[in-house]
Amino acid sequence: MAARLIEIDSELGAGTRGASLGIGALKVAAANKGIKVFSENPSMQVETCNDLIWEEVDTPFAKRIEGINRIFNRTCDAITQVIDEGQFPLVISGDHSTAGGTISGIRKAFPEKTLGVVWIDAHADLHTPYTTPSGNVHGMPLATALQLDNKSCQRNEPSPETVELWNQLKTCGIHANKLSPDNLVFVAVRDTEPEENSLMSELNITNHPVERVRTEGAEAIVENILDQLAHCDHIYVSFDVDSMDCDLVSYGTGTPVKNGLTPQEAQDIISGLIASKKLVCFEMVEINPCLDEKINTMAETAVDILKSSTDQINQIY
Ligand SMILES: [Mn+2]
Repeated sequence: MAARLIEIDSELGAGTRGASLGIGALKVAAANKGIKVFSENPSMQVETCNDLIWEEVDTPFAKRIEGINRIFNRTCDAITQVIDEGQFPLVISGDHSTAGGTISGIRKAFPEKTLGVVWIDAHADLHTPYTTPSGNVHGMPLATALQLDNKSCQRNEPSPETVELWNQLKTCGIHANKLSPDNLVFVAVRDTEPEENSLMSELNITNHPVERVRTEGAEAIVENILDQLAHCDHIYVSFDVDSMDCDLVSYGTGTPVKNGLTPQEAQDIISGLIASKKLVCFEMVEINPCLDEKINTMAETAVDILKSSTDQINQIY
């Protein structure tokens, strides 16, 4: 099965502008390094609606949620199309909100299969319009997939319009359950709010913190993840580049966080998961070259991971 790149230059879910330029930054990095991942693999573009950034925000607890809804549906359709055509979806997206559409598409393509999700990220992305401190939807994609409101930690009063659009995000692609908390594994999550901590402990969601990756090694972590997800038919890996250490790599991402993974640790975990032969989709998000204090270092680091992951997927699947 050949990998097909799905490029989504999404911007609307982030709080800082520039995530939509992440794909361009990856292409520049690839060209400068002589990496042919973009010329050797077929690709498709999901149409976005970034012009909405110029409009007034009228849903402060889920900013631009109407446009994000459209992109959710288009992402969902792109994923199902690629899977139906017998290709392996490899998503490169701007802000992480689109991952809710990715999960919707995988579930729509395989409604009978059990999906495991490995979320490699500094953040838990479990907020909802009821709990968000920022209103940025890139902090909410996993709550859409888990179909949670988290009203027991409610701090906001979202408008009826927001609630309606939020409910549409939760049911995008498939009305049935999309993801069970037991089948979700975090890696490197280290910057969470109390509302998210409460969900993580209530739902007993596993996180493999950076220190554990470092002391036990990537191989042991992968083994542990695959053990937990042994009953899952498929695994989807979503790799937010902010999982990596911003001081070591670069600040070229929407919400950089210190004390993260090294690029090698991230690469080793991703590679071990691909080797399981259970992967159904790989995704890379949140490169923001406008915030990169070392010119294009985040994209230059990420493109190496993209290249080796794509090659490995093309070999194994
Ligand atoms: Mn994220």
